[in-house]
Amino acid sequence: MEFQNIEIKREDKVAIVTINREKALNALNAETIRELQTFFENHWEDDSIGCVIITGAGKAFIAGADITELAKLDVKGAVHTSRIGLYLMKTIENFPRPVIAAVNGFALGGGCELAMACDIRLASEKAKFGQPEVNLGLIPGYGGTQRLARLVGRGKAKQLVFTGDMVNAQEAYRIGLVDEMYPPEELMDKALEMAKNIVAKAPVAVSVAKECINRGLDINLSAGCDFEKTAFGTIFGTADSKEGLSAFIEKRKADFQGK
Ligand code: DAK
Repeated sequence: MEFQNIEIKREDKVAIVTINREKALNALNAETIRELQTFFENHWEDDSIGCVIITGAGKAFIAGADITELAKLDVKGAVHTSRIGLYLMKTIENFPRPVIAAVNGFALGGGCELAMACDIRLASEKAKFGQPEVNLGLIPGYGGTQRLARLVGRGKAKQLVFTGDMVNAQEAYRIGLVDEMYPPEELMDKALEMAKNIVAKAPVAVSVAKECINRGLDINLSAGCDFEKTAFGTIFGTADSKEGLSAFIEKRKADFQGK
């Protein structure tokens, strides 16, 4: 499928999705949201993709929702925008394989929210993060108030949301918004290295582990452990778990088939 605002590149089992609307610092307009949604839906069952990396072209990751488009919305349009944006964030969060955000520059508003919907956030030392919606008389609309507080705690989340201030990558790393930080020229190599490390592992185990962690964050510890117990049983029945255990005992590299 032809996309106008995103580019897809494949490196073996890794898909690299680059948001490419440099003239608007990769701001999320409705068309870009639709294209991202289409990409994830088209590849939901595609086991040839073991990990996705999302990054941005130029100096921004995503500078937020497209403000020129937002300014034209009526209330009905705002509700629609909220629905498609929230749905995309959920789609990324629930995508059955890991999604890594390689944050190369500005990740503001909806851009920070999209990064937070990803499983792991890697950042260039030049990246900047923020939820500047209050500067526009708005609040975060793509899950930012919820995911930010879960990642960095309620005090830091409130500080960022109430002030609208940006933080640099070092501060984002310090508060746990970012998982790893690299010099700009190393970011994509490091992201790819991590993605390749992940796709070398048993795919079903990785996918189910993602589901367990996500589910556990929405429920209490005891219910989360029960969920893990059931998932563990399912995984134990896979051919890959037998292969992984045998390979260890036979001192050879496991040959996982994704079954
Ligand atoms: N939307 C549209 N265009 C944008 C943009 C954005 N978010 N951010 C930047 N641009 C455009 C600029 O207008 C400029 O266009 P030209 O003037 O060249 O035509 C071009 O990108 C380059 O930007 P700058 O010249 O400003 O570049 P600088 O390096 O000087 O500054 C900056 C970079 C990132 C600090 C600055 O561009 C900036 O502050 N941008 C806006 C950041 C921002 O406030 N983003 C929006 C956050 S609010 C909702 C759901 C969700 C949301 C809203 C509603 N509903 C449910 C309805 C989410 C809201 C947000 O994301």
